[in-house]
Amino acid sequence: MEIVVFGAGSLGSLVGGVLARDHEVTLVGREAHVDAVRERELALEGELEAIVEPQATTDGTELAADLAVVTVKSYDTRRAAETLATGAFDAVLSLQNGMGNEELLAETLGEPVLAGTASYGAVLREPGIVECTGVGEIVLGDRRGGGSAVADRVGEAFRSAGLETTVSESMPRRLWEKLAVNAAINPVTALTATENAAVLEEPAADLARGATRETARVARAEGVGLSNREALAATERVVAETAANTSSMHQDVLAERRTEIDAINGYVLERAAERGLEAPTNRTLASLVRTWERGRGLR
Ligand code: KPL
Repeated sequence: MEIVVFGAGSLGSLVGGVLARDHEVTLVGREAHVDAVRERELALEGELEAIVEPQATTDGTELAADLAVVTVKSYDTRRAAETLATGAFDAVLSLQNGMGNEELLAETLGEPVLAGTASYGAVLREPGIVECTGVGEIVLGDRRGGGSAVADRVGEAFRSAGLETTVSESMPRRLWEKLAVNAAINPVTALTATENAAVLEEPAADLARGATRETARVARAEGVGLSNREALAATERVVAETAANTSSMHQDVLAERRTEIDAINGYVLERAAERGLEAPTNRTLASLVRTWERGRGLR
């Protein structure tokens, strides 16, 4: 399969690197990383080790492939869609944090746009080197739920390259479950400068569980069948799988970059307000991260 990975940061480089073992992959990323991949190769380290040679470019315009995998930050989705629209793709898969990304992509690019979640831990150690800090799972499928022949083909392509992949017929629920996990792990690790393992240890555990429970409650109000128990089990599972990982929001804070707080806890708050629900833990976490961003002129 010919695959473009749009947004070769930590997760995009890991996923693109593994896919390059079995497919023709082009990574679209930042200059220093692209130069390193072109001059040498891409090294996968940690729990997944490989040296691979994907194509790499900083220019995402006029590309064509069977599949575009979008891994940019949620606040860059619209720009990514506009750039990808100059090219031609048979299908698009969003592997991003936060909610609403698939709708934005479909508005500009048309269907099929698949939804996906990834719980792999990944850290871009330096240009050309990405470390896998936790083997998680990729779950993908039709963004509205139900079976999809395109999702089956993409799932098979991911598995053949060695990515743990499940094709799901209930992506709306999976996306809410992932949101409940990220609402706990990401702000707590970013605000306390800890790795994922700390999230379920005292004294952070109360906060993390609170954020997960509140998110599951909002999901149910939105008609998604996600119990508190299931959401908490998902957070526990992902924390265990990615215990040593520096979460993406913690990486953003370390690099003094804007975070995805609006698309994660901010999204929970928006949906909660529309349903007349309170989400005090999400509110506190979002306010603290937004205060940090404002203090650095990032919002
Ligand atoms: O999605 C992640 C992230 O860091 O954004 C997890 C799965 C929590 C891994 O850290």
